[in-house]
Amino acid sequence: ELAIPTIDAEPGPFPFTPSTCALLVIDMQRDFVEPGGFGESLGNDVSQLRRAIAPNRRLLAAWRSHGLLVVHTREGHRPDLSDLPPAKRTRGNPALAIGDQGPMGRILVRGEPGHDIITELTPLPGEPIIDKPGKGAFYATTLQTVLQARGITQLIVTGVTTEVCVHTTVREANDRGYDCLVPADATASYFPEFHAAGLAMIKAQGGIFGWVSDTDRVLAALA
Ligand code: C5J
Repeated sequence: ELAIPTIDAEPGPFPFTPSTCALLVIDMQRDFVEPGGFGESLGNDVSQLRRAIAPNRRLLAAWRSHGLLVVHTREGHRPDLSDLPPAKRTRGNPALAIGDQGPMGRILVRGEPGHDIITELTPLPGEPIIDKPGKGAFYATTLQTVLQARGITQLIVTGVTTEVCVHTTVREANDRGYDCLVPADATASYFPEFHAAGLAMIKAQGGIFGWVSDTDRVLAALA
């Protein structure tokens, strides 16, 4: 009898089917993660996010070496800002708003240097990159089509930030029937208390949104 491979996780073992499980790396963009970017200009401590880089490198290497699907996302807008709700641009009355000239080009505008994925995690040719105008990776994108075309039913969701774009994406994916696992060390927040709360919420109530594990345990299941 074949044992079903599992990833050790909370609230219980994750039934892992690698060929139908994509690695979904959320918004590891220069403007969020690098010193001198938009995130730091808002007063955030980017070192909180940079801790997720090395775990994501390990996960990417493993997914690529096994020939499994990797999907990357970027949060951003068209240069004419026609996909930017005015409420998103003006809320909080920021000194630097989306579309303004920032330290790495126009803030969260597609094609600008700050919108790029950090060089440590550069997508390989052939890996889908989903450009998204919202926090969730399914809203107003082709992500579900891309996943369905590859027969994907499970997602390992990593990237930034835990309680914003990772959480919104996990909620969207869960409602669409995907099993989601979040490796805690491969996601991060500017706010450690929100990181902890976000992960606790995913695995609560028997895994109401999904599973939480860590990079070591995911890689152990793939070895
Ligand atoms: C992401 C944000 N990617 N925090 N964006 O989480 O605004």
